[in-house]
Amino acid sequence: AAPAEEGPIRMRTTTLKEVPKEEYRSLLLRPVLNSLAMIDKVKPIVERVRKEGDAGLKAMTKQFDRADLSSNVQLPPFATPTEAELPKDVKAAIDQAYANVKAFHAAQVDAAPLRVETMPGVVCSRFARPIQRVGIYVPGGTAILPSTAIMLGVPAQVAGCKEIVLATPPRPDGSISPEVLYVAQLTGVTCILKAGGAQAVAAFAYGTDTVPKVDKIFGPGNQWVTAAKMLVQNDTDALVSIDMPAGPSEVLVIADATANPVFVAADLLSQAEHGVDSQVVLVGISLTAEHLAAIEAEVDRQALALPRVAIARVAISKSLIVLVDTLEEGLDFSNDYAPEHLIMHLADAPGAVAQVENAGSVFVGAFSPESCGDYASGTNHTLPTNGYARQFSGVNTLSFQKHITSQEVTADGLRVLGPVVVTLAEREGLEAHANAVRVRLAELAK
Ligand code: HSO
Ligand code: ZN
Repeated sequence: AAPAEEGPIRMRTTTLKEVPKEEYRSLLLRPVLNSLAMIDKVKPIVERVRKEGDAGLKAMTKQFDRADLSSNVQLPPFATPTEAELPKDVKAAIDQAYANVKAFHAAQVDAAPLRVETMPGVVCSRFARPIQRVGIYVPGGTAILPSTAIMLGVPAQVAGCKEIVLATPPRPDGSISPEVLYVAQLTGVTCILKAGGAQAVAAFAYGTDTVPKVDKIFGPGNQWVTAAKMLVQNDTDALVSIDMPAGPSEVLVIADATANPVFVAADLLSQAEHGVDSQVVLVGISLTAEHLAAIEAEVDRQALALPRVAIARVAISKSLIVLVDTLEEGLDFSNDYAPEHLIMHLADAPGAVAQVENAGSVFVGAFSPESCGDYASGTNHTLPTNGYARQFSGVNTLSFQKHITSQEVTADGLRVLGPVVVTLAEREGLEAHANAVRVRLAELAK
């Protein structure tokens, strides 16, 4: 049974200045996932797909998804869903989300080469190329996530990836959701892989007779997917990379005296309903006892009205309210926590953005709920969790491109640069390196 099935749905409250120094770090921790144990569990699955290819994929899709498919692969053209399958309003909403995400991600394409003349006659440049073959994973599970198909399909499309393979677990009747199918059509997906979990990741990494091998794997997923991504990225035979380390989704809401308790509670719960392992943090800046009580009452009231109340209850029971005195203390805490999503309910939210050092994506002001970024504002919702916002960016168009550098040295350029290189090569004891310059300088001296 889920813990605390009755009683008020409440968060734990901590006053930051009363927290002993040695305990501060524990406020920043997310529950540790035992990833090594998971790696051992996914290994046989990954190995099976690698050895048996399509046959292994088919068998495991029957075993895990209860779908008996003649083929795990579906190729374009994808049939446009009927209105019965995809109501007009849903289709229009997908179209708007697609347009917004495309506008923001198309603007990120690195199209213009960078060119710097470091010395006269020595020109260095850098230009981008799409990663040719990408795999995007769209989870099934407790919610269907066509939004994730948009968030990964659009940057792949605008970056110009040649092969876009979309994997998603099929339903028992062998179909995939019409929403995901429609997004696949919009974003130019070149192959749909009807498979989930570690077996889908393995097919991405190694390819099969029918599934194209990819160069980079993107997308969120459960522990099986996450562990499989980690496993294949370390296999030099697979020669595949991944977007980023994944963990349970999280939000940090920072609220001051101007915050609307109804909005704050709604934002906390939109994260809490994702899963029992969702991380939810509220940082309150000199809130009165009444204000805090109003937020807490709203969390309880709104949670009880949710279809996913059981999930939200567990997530909220593990969540934390941190009380601080000043905006600066609140932002310091947020920067130390490095949340995936940072929502600002502040008197001057736009003014506070300059002080954000670590966060996946920021939601500025009372009318910018995380839900907008999750679905349709234009920003990506595949973001770093577990504190990785300290060093990782969320998925963006550049995640689907790589950069190539080049240099072009003229004869005059080599006359000035060459002696520098010869000196350094001699210092490293690499005569052949020095010679590659010397033979040219000798030729030029003739
Ligand atoms: N908040 C999730 C994304 C999502 N929300 C998809 C709704 N659907 C992780 O950023
Ligand atoms: Zn969400």
